[in-house]
Amino acid sequence: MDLFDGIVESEPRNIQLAPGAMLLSGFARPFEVPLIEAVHTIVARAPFRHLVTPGGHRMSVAMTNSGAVGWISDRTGYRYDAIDPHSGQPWPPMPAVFAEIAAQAAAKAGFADFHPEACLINRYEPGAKLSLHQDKDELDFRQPIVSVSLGLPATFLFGGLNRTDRTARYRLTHGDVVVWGGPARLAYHGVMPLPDGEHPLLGRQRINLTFRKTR
Ligand code: MD3
Ligand code: FE
Repeated sequence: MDLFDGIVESEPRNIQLAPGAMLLSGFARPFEVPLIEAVHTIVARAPFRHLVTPGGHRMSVAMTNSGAVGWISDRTGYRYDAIDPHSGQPWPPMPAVFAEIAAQAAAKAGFADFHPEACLINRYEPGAKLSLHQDKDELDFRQPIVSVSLGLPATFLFGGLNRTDRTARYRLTHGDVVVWGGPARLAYHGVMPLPDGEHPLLGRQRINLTFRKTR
């Protein structure tokens, strides 16, 4: 029996949360500093903002994007757009470290050649939540979505193909990457209100990156 058996807890693990949903725990941790630096660079040009839903509600999660297109919402609906409505300029380009981590994670989960053109960046401050929803503004649902969690831990809700299907809860922590494809791609999901806390690198917030092949 090795002295370190049961002691080394930081070993990355791949766990199937549900058919098509693969958790690569801690996969992004080795890249935490370049990832966070890249977020700061993006936010300097395209600041976090609270979008309004078509129903007129201000989202508690603040959002921005990088890449050729970005996800936006306003009173007229949800869509991907090449122009940031805040600046009237294109979104900041997708950083190389973003594209690389998304492609590597997708490949590990069985999706070769994943080249997303959008990265939606969500910022949760204590109390912010994301109600149960489906991601269906993309054109090709055979393409997965890759998510990267940074900062404070959150409880993620994962349901079924109908809004009323029962939901499972998973804790997503700093550095976790999840690949959502196949039968999980159109599942309802959301995030519980963020508990307060202090993260060594990000302070009182959680940042989530979602990589999307939109067209
Ligand atoms: C399951 N973001 O941006 S990431 C979103 O933590 C979104 O900010 C959450 O839901 C967040 O749309 C959850 C995990 C996630 C992302 C996309 C999915 C799970 C998914 C798409 C289909 C199924
Ligand atoms: Fe979503």
